[in-house]
Amino acid sequence: MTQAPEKYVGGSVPRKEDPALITGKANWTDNIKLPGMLHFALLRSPVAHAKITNIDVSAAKEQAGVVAVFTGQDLMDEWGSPLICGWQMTPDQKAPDHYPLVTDEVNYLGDPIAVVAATDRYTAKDALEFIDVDFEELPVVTDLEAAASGGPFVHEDYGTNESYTWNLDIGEVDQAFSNADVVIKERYLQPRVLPTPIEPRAVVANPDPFNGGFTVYTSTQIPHIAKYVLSILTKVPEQKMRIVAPDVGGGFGCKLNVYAEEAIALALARKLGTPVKWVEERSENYLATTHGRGQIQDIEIAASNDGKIQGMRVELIADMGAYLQLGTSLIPVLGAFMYPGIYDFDAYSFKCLSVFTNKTPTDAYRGAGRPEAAYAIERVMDALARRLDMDPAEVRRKNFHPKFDEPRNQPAGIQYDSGDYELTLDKVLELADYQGLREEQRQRRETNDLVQLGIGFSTYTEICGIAPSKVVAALGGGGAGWEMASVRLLASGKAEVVTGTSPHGQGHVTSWSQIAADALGVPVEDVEVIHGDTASSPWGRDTYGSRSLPVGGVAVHLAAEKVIDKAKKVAAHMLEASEDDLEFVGGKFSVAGSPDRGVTIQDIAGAAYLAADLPEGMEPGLSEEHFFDPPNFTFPFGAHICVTEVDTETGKVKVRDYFAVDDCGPVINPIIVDGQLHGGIAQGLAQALYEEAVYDENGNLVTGSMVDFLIPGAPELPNFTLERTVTPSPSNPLGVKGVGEAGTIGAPPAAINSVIDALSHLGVTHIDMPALPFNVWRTIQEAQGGRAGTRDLDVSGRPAQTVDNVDDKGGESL
Ligand code: MCN
Repeated sequence: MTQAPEKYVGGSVPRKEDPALITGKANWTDNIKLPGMLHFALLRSPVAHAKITNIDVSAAKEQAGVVAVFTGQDLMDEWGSPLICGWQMTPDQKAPDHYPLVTDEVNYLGDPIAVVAATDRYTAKDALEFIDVDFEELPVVTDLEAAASGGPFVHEDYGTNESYTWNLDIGEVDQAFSNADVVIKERYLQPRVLPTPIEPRAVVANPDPFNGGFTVYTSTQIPHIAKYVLSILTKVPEQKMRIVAPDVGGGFGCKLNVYAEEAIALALARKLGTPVKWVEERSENYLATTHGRGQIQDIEIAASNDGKIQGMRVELIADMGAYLQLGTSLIPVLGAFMYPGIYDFDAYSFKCLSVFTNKTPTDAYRGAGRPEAAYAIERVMDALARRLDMDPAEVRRKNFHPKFDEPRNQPAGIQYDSGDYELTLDKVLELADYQGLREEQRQRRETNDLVQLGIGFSTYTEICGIAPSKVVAALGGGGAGWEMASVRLLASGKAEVVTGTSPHGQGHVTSWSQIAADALGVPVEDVEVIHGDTASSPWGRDTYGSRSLPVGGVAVHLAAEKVIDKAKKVAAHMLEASEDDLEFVGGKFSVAGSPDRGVTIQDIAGAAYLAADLPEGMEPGLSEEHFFDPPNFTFPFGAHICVTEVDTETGKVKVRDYFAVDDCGPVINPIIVDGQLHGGIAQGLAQALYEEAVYDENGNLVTGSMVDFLIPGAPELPNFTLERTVTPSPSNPLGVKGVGEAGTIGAPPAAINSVIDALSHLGVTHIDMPALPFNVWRTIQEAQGGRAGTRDLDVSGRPAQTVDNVDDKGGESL
C-alpha cells in the first residue's frame, strides 16, 4: 500500500523538469526531424521603409536543393486574414493590414518579403542571395516624438502615425494640482529592449495524412491561442489543427504571439504537402521577434509639503513599431492601472498616445506595461523625497494604503486584492541594515571617495493573474481569461493532471504536482502533468501575465477537490458509512473515531474503474475538470533595495547587493519562487544598467547582435538576498498571487534610484536607462560643470549647472 504522503505545498520539491533539461534530453522544436521535411528561410527587408517595385525570384528557384520560392503575392490566397491584433483599445484604433509576407511595401528592417523552401536550412538561406528586389525608398520615422507630431508616416494612407489615444480620468485632478504645495514633473524614457530567450523561435508544420489537417510544433507560450488564431489566419479548420509546444527555452513575453513564420510554415506544408521547419537565427530574433518597452513617460505629481500625494498625471507616447502584433496595443494600457503604485490618493489622469514607427513591432516583454509604470512612480517618489528633503523610505511609507485583506479601491479605478506594504518595507530596511548603509554612504561622501554608495528603493505592486474574462472583454480583449484543468486518478491510483497553462521555464509540472498531490493525498512522484499539446490538453488560455498559478494552478486544485468529492461518495459506499462521518487524511478516508476502518485513495480509484460495485447511478471513473475564472486579478507587491557602488571617475556602476522582500501570497514551491525572482531581478537590472535596442535614424537596428546588446551575466550580478511576507489574496481559494514578473517590475527603479542616490550630493537628479558608464560619467560631468573624475567636486547637493527646472513649484526635471 502507498505510504501516506506528507504535505507538499510550501515545500521545496526539486523541479521535476530539471533532469531532462540539464542532461540534454529536452525536446526542443529544432530537435524534431520528420521524413521528407523541408526547411525554409525568409528574405527580410534590408531597409526600414520602401515600396517594392519589383521582385525577381527566378535565379533563386534554379539553385540546387531549392524546392520552392514564394513572394507575398504568391501566398495571398493562403490567408484567411492578416495577422491578428487581439486588442481593440479604442473603437477607432488603427491596425494596418499585416500579412505574413509583404506584397508592396516594407515598413521595418526585417519585414519578411519572400520565402525559400529547400532540402536544408543552409541551402534555403544561401538561395536568398539570388532573389532580386527593387525598392523605392521612403522616408523613415524612428523617433517617437517625431512620429507623434507629424510625418513621415509609416502607413501613408492614414495621414497620421497615431494608432489610438486612450484616456483615463479619475477624481479632481486639476484641483489637486492647483491646491498642491509641491508639483514634481518628470520625463522618463523606456528604451526598447530585446527579450532574448535562450531558444529563439522555431516552428515545424506537418500535414496529417489521416485527417487532412496539420500538426504544428512551435516554440510558443500560447498553444491554445495559437490554434484558434492560426486557424483564422490560414483557413485550416480549428478541429483539423493540433498545436504542440514542445520544451520551450524561455519566452519572456515574446512568445506570447502568433507570428508570420508560424502561418508561413502552415501555408508551405499545405502547398508543398510535406513537413517544413523554420528555426530563427539570433540576429533574426533581434530583428523579427517583438521588442519590449519603448515609451516616453511624462509624469507629474501634486503633493503637500509633508510628502502626501494628492494627484497624478501621466502622459505616454508608446511605440507600436510598424504593425500591431497580438498584444501590441494592450501593453501601455495594462500599465495605466499601475502608475499609482501602492500609494493612496484619489485624483489620477492617464493618457496614452500610441504611434507607429518604422521599427520592429513591440509587444509583451516580462512585466508588459507594469515595469514601465512602476519605474515612473518609483522614480518620481524619489524625486519628491529629494525635493522635500525627506527619506525616500519615509515618503513612501507616508503614502501607502493601510494594511487590507479585502479588495480596496485604488486611484486608477480598480481594486487591489490585499496588501501589507509597511511590513515588506520594514523587513527590507532591516534586511539591508539601512542605517548602516546610510552611515557608510555618509563616510564615503565625507571623504570624497571616488566610489560613491547608492541606496535605491522600489516599493512596487503589479497587476497579475491576467484573468477575469469580463474585465478582459471590457478592456477590448478578443479572448477570455479563465483557465482549465482536468485531474484524473487512474485505476492504479496514480494521477494525471491536464493543464491549459503552457510552461516555458516556470516549473508548472512540479508546482501542479504539489497542488494535486496534496488535494488527492498521493505521492508527488505519482502525479504526471500533461501540457502544451492541444490534442491532450484541449482547453487553455496559456502562460503569460503571471497568471498560471493564480488561475491555472487554482484550477488544478479545484478539479482535484471535485475528484475527492466523488471519491468520498465511493468511500462511503465501500465502508458502508455515511459521507458525513468520513475524514480524509494522508490519502485515506476513515470513519471518524475508527482510524482502522478506512480505504485508501488508490483502492477507491481501482473500484471507480472496476465499476463492479459503485453507488447506485454513479458514472464509473475518477476524472474531473474545472474552468476557473476568478473574480479579480491578484496584486503581488514587494520592497526592494538596490545597493550600488558608482565610480565617479569612470561612471561604472557595480551592483553590490540586492535585497528584496516580496509577497506573492502563500508559496507553492519556495525554490521555484526564488528562481523566478532571481531571473526577474536579473532582467530588471539588465534593463536598468545594460540593455538598449538602438536604432539609427534610417531605421537600422544598431544593436543587432549579442555583441552590441549587452546582457549581463553572473559576474555583473550580486547574490540576491530574498525574503518574503505572506498576505493571502481573496481572489482565489489558495490565496496565491503570481510572481513570474515581480523581479522585473521591482528592479529597474531600485537600480536607477540607487545610481542617482549615489550621486545626488553632486547635483545629479536624473539619469536615463541604461545607466552605462558613459551615460553616468556624462551625467556627473554635466552636473559638475566638467569636473567628473576629479576630487574637485561640488558636494553642496545642488546642481552646479542648472538642470532645467520645469515648474514654478520647484519640480525637478531632466
Ligand atoms: N509560484 C509559487 N508560489 C507563488 C507564486 C508562484 O510557487 N505564490 C510558482 C508557480 O507555481 C510557478 C511559478 O512560480 O511554478 C510561476 O508562476 P506565476 O507567477 O503564476 O507565473 P507564470 O507561470 O504564469 O509565468 C509567467 C511569467 C511571465 S509573464 C514571464 S514573461 C516569464 C516568467 O513567468 N517568463 C519566463 N518567468 C519565466 N521563467 C523562465 N524560466 N522563462 C521565461 O520565459
